[in-house]
Amino acid sequence: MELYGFFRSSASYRLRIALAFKGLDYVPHFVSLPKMEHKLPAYLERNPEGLVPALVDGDGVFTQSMATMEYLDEAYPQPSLLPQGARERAYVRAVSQIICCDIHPLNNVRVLKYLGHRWGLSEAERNEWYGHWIGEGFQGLEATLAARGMAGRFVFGDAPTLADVCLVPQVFNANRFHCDVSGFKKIGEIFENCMALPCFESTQPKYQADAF
Ligand SMILES: N[C@@H](CCC(=O)N[C@@H](CS)C(=O)NCC(=O)O)C(=O)O
Repeated sequence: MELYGFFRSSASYRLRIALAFKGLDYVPHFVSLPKMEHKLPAYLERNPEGLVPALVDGDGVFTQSMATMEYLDEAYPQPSLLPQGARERAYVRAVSQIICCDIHPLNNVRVLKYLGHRWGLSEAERNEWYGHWIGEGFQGLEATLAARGMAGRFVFGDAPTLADVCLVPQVFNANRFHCDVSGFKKIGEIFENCMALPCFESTQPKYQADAF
């Protein structure tokens, strides 16, 4: 397998965790977002959307990290990223989508850049935007974890799932932008439990060969 990604990209980190969780080896390819390499023709052949990550498995190319992780779970079922039971799976997917659909896209690089060059927001104002959506998103996430009553040491019970794979990189993003997330106790506890596992710890941004 080959993984095209960027060390600081949280969607790329999701795939690194999922691949490590399943014990799948891959060759990493580094696509620099600051250098705009995600918009070069060579990369657009892999992901015409011009976003990282992209995964190549044999003659298949996979984009959108959530869809790619679901592909990995179907093609390489053990260990599974999803629990047994339709309701339990729906809960894990819902928590994953709070992060991947409701939080992450609002704070993507291209959104922050647009707020600056089109609407003239300063760096401080863009950071306020960032922190606002982290705060509101994490509040909804923390409340969902409490309301559903299915969380244990991880988002679902006592073993990691797709939802934990999405949660950890989002906490990294929040920390990088100095958002105060200390009030979100359950999220913090799950984050710590995940980081004690090699598939989360060893794949974090600072260990990537393209990290700076
Ligand atoms: N929904 C996509 C999101 C991909 C995405 O937004 N990737 C970011 C990095 S985390 C990116 O490539 N950003 C480049 C940009 O905004 O210009 C997925 O999950 O794969």
